[in-house]
Amino acid sequence: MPPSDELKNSLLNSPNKWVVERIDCIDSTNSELARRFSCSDTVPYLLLWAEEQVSGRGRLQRKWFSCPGMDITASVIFPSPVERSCVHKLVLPAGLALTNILRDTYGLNALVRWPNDVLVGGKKIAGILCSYLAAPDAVICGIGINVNSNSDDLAVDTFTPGTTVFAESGKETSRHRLLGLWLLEFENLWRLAKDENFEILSDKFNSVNFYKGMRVKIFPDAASTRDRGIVEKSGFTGIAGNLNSVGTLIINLDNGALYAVKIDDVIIPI
Ligand code: BT5
Repeated sequence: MPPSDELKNSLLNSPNKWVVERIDCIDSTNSELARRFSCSDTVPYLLLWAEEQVSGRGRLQRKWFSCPGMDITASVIFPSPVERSCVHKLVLPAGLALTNILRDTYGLNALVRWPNDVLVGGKKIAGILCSYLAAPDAVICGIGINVNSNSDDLAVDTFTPGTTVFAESGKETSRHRLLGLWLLEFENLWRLAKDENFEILSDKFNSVNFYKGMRVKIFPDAASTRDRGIVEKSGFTGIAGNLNSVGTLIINLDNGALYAVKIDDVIIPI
């Protein structure tokens, strides 16, 4: 299945030479790129887009669902622009990039829910999954965007309800255009993921930070047990603030202390 000219042409505006590959069906685009490149000497700038993904993955063994031919399930691999220890920070520019595009080009009131979800009207419209290949030194960043499906068609195991660009705008959207716009914006922003620039990225994130000002309950390290239910007593409460200069979400706890959220904590608005 050839990639469209619309997508290829938009990527001509990139400083990097992207190869675009579109396939009918795969288990997971992230898994496929890891299989292909784990033992290579070098990696290209490659965008792999699957029309159907049958074992889409989220974080921590969670699943990603999508409607074949309607949504976007794609992953990019590229030489890592940051140290291995900073790779988790690439999730932030990836989500921020989509949020910017949905707001500026599609007129949707999108926000980023730290660290890796994009929401519209409190419903999840996209998720990001990043991983790092040690040799070669490369990043894989997968994105699932609900585009032209109906939100009712998403078989989401609802922790947060899902929505789609179609449901929010009432219009069918070119997935080729949206994917190209996201990737160009992501490239612009990942340059800020380096330590010396991270504060600029945190500031940009803070302007579209879903949690900011929200009263929340935090369950430390509960993410891996989320599906089995959360022990209510173990949480503590506070008001979510900004990201700090290294990209961590800060909560102003009721006892006056500041708490830096960890990646495996669960945050529930209350
Ligand atoms: C994510 O994980 O949100 C990352 C999703 C990344 C998907 C892309 S698709 C291309 C590439 N290849 C892959 O295999 N993955 C990447 P997490 O924050 O753990 O959220 C997962 C949770 O989101 C699930 O447990 C569901 O509750 C929910 N979910 C699943 N599919 C959804 C959808 N289409 N829309 C909204 N929510 C969904």
